[in-house]
Amino acid sequence: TKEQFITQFKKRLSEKYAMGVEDASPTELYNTLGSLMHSAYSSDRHHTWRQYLLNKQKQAYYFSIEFLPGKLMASNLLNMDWLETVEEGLAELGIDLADLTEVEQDMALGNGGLGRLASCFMDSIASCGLPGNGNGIRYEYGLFKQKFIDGHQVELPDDWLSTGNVWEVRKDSKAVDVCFYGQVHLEEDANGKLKPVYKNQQVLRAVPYDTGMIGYKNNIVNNMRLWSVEIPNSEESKYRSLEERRTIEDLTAVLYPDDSNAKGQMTRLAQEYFFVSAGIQSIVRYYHTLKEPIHRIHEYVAIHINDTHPALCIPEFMRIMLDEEGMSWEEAWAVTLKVMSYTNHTIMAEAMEKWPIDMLKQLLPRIYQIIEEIDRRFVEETELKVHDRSIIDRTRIINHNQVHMAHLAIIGSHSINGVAKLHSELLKTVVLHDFYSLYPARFNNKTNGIAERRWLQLANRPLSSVLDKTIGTSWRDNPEDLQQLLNYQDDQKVLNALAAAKRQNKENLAALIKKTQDITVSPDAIFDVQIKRLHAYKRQLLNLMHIIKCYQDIKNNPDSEFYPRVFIFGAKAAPSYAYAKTIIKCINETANLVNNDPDVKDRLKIVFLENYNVSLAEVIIPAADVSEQISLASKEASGTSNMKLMLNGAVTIATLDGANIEIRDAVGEENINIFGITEQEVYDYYESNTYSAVSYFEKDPVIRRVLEAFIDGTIPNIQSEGREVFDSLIRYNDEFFVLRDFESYVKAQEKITECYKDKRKWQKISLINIANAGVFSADETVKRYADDIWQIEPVTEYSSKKG
Ligand code: 8GP
Repeated sequence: TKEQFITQFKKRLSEKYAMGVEDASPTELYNTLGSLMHSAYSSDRHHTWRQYLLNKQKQAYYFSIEFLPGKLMASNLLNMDWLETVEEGLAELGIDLADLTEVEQDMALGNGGLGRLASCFMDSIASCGLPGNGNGIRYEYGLFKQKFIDGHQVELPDDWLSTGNVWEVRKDSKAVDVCFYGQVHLEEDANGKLKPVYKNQQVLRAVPYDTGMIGYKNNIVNNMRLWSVEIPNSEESKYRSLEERRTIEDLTAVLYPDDSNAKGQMTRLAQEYFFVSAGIQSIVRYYHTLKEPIHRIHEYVAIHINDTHPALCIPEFMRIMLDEEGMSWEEAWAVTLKVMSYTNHTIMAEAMEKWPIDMLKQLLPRIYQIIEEIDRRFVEETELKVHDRSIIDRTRIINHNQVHMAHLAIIGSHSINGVAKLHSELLKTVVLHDFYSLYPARFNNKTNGIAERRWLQLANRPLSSVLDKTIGTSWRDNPEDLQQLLNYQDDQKVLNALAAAKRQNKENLAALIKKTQDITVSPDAIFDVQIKRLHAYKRQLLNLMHIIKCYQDIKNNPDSEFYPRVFIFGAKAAPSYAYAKTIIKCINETANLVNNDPDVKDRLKIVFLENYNVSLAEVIIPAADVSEQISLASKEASGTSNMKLMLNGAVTIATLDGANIEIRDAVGEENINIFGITEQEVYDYYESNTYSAVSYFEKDPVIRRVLEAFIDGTIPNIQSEGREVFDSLIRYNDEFFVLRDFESYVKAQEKITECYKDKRKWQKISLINIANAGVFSADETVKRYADDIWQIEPVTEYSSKKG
């Protein structure tokens, strides 16, 4: 109760800091609340773990090099069912919970979509009572903090642990050794079995930090285990200089911020093996406590490889089965295949990881031997199956002096999934077609989902309260119940209430924009939002070109009618991705020009919010009117901001790409604005080689006028950047068909403006979007993973299916 909470809170504060509420800083209050919550859910956590153990429940382990949970306090309070009590209790003490959550640093151990998905899954897995755990790296520095200096992106370190982390628990007793380098050869042991003998290995200590993943009001607390590197006591004498020690500690120091091409080389590869080996060792150690025979491990353990970064799970698991458990190759391979599954998150060729053979051999000699043997057997087996030998060259793991991680992941997994229908189809028919012809049954689709509790209940309180009043509260447990809102699509009172909630969120965002960027925007304007990593295929440039067109229209005809719009961007560019940084500079300079031009009369505003992250998304998304999902068809595997924005009542403008297709299917053609060429047309262009960007420049005066603004000084301070953009489109033939889609994009935008003017119509479309967003709950997605891929079942307290 509230009273109990107040008593406990004061007591904890006094024990921890020897002070009363009046004297405590927000940080001290935050830490007190965090520690109180932590002790409260720890018993559930212990209980959950005991239940899994006693029931010998099969568990899934989600291996991901990225997790992007954002802040945890509010969502933990919600899931613990403490939120209201704590808010009221704190209010009674004169404390605003929002001030405490301000103190928390975003846990940003990921770059973007893939990492955020992993965290949405962690929430949903626990909330569905499923036995599933995360396994990753505890980076000392998270994703860089973005600042703009003279319109350029500058990266600052994200020292997120500097203020401590109330959620994690260091588990020294669960630490394991991970070995690198050295030499290895095989020797027969007393039983005539070949065993590896190692020389000169580097031994490092992997120490786990566990964070409870709290299920929604179900007393389940799963675990996200993140590994940190240390020098083992036994090795201390080897690393005397500060520099030598630093080289070791660097292993888990930074998240590689480059998700467009695998770089950082040796350290990155070492990171991959480090968390994979530590994770698998700890799983196998746990498995032994069940006292079941090792060849049945697949009945108790499922390991998921989230993109290729953890693909070394396959040879590492083989290593343990062969070298430590004494299995034959055939037995080991049979269980490995049953245990492993893999998700692909992108078809962009540059993101397909490949490692030079020499590097792998040097860093991980035994693992390399195992990969070689997997490859050899794959070739041998495939030769018997296919007539066309070229397929082997295209699919084998080791080729052209490189190890192909996706090939390894596919060959060693029983399930391979894409993340939206179109993406999964493209994997089968184009990108992984050869593999599909070899293993058709392994391929499946699992359309992404989002943690709707975070993105609606927590991020959008005004809308949540309208929903409660209109359709009751069941949607909070059961997002599909949002459908009931459809009964109110012609109810003016409900439409007004929804509009009022949106208005409140827009005012909130406008205040943030004023505070952080000192730009005044009017909540009466259309808030048009594009938030995602900056990448050429996502086509922020198309958005910018449309903005420039609007600006030029106003300049040419200052007194014409123009419905006010605020274009809002949030995007980080990989530090080494020069073209993406060029686009950022161009957007920022256009913003400078447009926002300060008196002719514009505030009808057009451009806001590029710095340092886009989960917390910022929680403010932007509820305030959005328009959701920009404008990637070139075929290139965005799924997208998840599209789902979050729809859930919050934004109307989507989209190409037929990724999960936009499923969104269209959910809301109907008339409630989404589709434009642009289809994936089929894109592939037809590739095939016929007939795309000519310059012809659009020549024949379309609007395109010509817009592009000239990049190079004729209209937009100041972008001499080199403007030229670079111009050349990318005209000289290098516009890789992502921006000019091809420009006209239809402009038309779709005009339609949006017209529709927005009809308030009632707009509000109805917005309602239909909210009502149909329940299908994108990650709860549903993880249940499909659980049933089809991992074969895990929800906890039922006393079940004992294994006898
Ligand atoms: C992203 C996809 O781009 C996005 O469409 C999808 O919604 C998301 O994954 C979750 O499935 N992909 C990545 O973040 C990604 O590939 N990251 C880099 C490691 C390559």
